[in-house]
Amino acid sequence: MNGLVIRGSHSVFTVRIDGEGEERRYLECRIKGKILRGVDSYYNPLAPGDRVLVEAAGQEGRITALMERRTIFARKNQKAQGPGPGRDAQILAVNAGMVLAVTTPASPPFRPRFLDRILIQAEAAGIPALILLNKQDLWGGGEEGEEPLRDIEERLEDFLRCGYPVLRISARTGEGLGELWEKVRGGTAVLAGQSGVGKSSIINALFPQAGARVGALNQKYDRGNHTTVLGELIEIPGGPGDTGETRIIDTPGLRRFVPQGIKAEEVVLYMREFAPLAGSCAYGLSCSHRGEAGCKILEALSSGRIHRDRYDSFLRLSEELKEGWK
Ligand SMILES: Nc1nc2c(ncn2[C@@H]2O[C@H](COP(=O)(O)OP(=O)(O)O)[C@@H](O)[C@H]2O)c(=O)[nH]1
Ligand SMILES: [Mg+2]
Ligand SMILES: [Zn+2]
Repeated sequence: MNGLVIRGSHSVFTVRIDGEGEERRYLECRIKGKILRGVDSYYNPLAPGDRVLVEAAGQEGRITALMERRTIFARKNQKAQGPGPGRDAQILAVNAGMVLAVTTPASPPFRPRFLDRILIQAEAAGIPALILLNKQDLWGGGEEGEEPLRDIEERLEDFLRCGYPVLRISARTGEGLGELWEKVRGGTAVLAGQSGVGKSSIINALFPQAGARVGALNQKYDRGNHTTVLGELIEIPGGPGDTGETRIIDTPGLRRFVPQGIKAEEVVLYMREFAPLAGSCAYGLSCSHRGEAGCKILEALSSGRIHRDRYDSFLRLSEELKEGWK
């Protein structure tokens, strides 16, 4: 049987079996032996969005093969300690065709550096990203000490200028959801963003039945443990005129985001406005972009073509990747 991984931990996965009617069902599955090649290089062998082959084993299923992955959206997870060389690499979503980088004007406060990291990971994974500013209904109603709105506005304009589309929505009022639906329908999108920005609420707002279905799956699954380690894939049936199912992958409580599979000196290649300049520095690709004469990135910074906050993001992330975990 063919199936789609919906959610899972290290060892037990919920797989939705392909088929019509009765055939199309959810099975709790374990991986059979060590036959899944390539998964050793990650902390979690399978993630939501993976296509697998499954054989029935009583009430459960056994995963016997993993299909080729089109895209992998991962992060470094300090706590993850898998068996292979990439044991701190946690896959969040497989086969996503779009990354929805979710942020908010308030509650929690706007965190552009978190956004930068998600965008960098998306770029490295070759997945187009869209910035979703959720809780648009809170615009201007944030708590004291939160980012002044004109700063947020200015940063959003800069993201747009760099080539990242920005969509303002509210899962609460429904604002912008029609437009969001047009972007995601028929494809697979992964929602990424810090905890509390409203990822799960966005899914429920797009597909009210998702809550019930997610709840039912959760209940069943909660008998096991590790429920918060991975996210979950939600399938939204195609409506009239729709080409097919829409898939959205929800990611669990991310407090920190460190891109995976990127070397410190490669960060510039995955920042849209940096990348075209990186090779033209006087010292070429060996330029650290931190003070060398003839550095095109520093020139762009002083002329305002590169935003100071983005440069700051570049500095912090490349330092962090160089030093490794502390
Ligand atoms: N005001 C407002 N609150 C929202 C909106 N979307 C979500 N929330 C609230 O934000 C909190 C976190 O939402 P949740 O979906 O669990 O966030 P997640 O951690 O990203 O999945 C909940 O209390 C939601 O009711 C929104 O558009 N406007
Ligand atoms: Mg959530
Ligand atoms: Zn340089």
